Amino acid sequence: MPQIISFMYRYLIPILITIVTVSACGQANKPSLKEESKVNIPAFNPDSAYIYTAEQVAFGPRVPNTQAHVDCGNYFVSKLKSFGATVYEQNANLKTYDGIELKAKNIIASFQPENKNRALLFAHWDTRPFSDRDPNPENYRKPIDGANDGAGSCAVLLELARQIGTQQPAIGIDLILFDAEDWGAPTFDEKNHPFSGYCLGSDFWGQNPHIRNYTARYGILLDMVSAPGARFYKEYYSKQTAPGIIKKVWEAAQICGYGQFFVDADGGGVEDDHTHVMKHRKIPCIDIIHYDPATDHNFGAYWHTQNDNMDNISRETLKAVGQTLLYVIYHEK
Ligand code: AHN
Ligand code: ZN
Repeated sequence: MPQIISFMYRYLIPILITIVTVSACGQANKPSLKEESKVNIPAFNPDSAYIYTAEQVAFGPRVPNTQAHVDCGNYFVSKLKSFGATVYEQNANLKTYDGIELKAKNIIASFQPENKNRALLFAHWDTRPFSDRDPNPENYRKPIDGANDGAGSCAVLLELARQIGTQQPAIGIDLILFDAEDWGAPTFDEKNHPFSGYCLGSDFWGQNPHIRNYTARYGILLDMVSAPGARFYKEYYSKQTAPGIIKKVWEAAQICGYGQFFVDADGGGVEDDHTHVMKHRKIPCIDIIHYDPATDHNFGAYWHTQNDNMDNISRETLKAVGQTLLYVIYHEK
């Protein structure tokens, strides 16, 4: 008898737990044992997300007022339409901290637009015109590839759109690709500026949503979610305004086997697209953002450098984030 019990503990229980968690996360089609895992969750394809990242980077830096930016905007619109979304293009002329007028475009993709019960997922699609954190000062005025800071997050959203297009969850989903997030005043520009310069597109949309009085149950921002070994800590404003969403997402990651990416610890507070959406629309929002206590800015070693390129994009990280979000979305009622 003791041998049977020890056999159960050593082999049977771990095997059963693996079957339950794997099938609950859309990675196998085996019938599940748990009641909640009756929900059929699609499997996030990290190869698709990787390709969507590479396709954006291939346009060149997506700096507003350049041809690469226009071309990449059109790429998003046609991709999202091909996945069956209702797509809105919101064009706006937005002033930077240094007085340049940007021809910006926020891109909104809606699934089940008539459904009142909605969740919002968002990221920024523009790339920074500066490399002001590069170790070499000669690079300060060069734009970045923005493989991680921009493209990877949008790629996760594109792959989610592809999955949602083939199998609808119970709630309506809005995906927003915000423009003009990353024209914040660079460190080499030492003048005093009236505002940080970041998040111009989301700040505009917050005051002028594509649908009058737009709201959603909650919002989730993805920012720098594709570097190898990325770690996501609980961002301060997210925890303040949307503790329940933080809990839900971190628990989902744990269940799906991605607990090492979603660290159970607090990060700092970040001004990002989610703070602007919260400010204007009062939607509780979280920011899933790479946090690295080892760097002085806390954003990871490649942040705002020439090294934010395709050499530093990880399918594993893309999968961890994308699968966790599918788990969350498909469990909503
Ligand atoms: C600030 O540096 C104030 N916020 C970070 C927003 C950001 C820039 N995310 C990516 N690039
Ligand atoms: Zn940036």
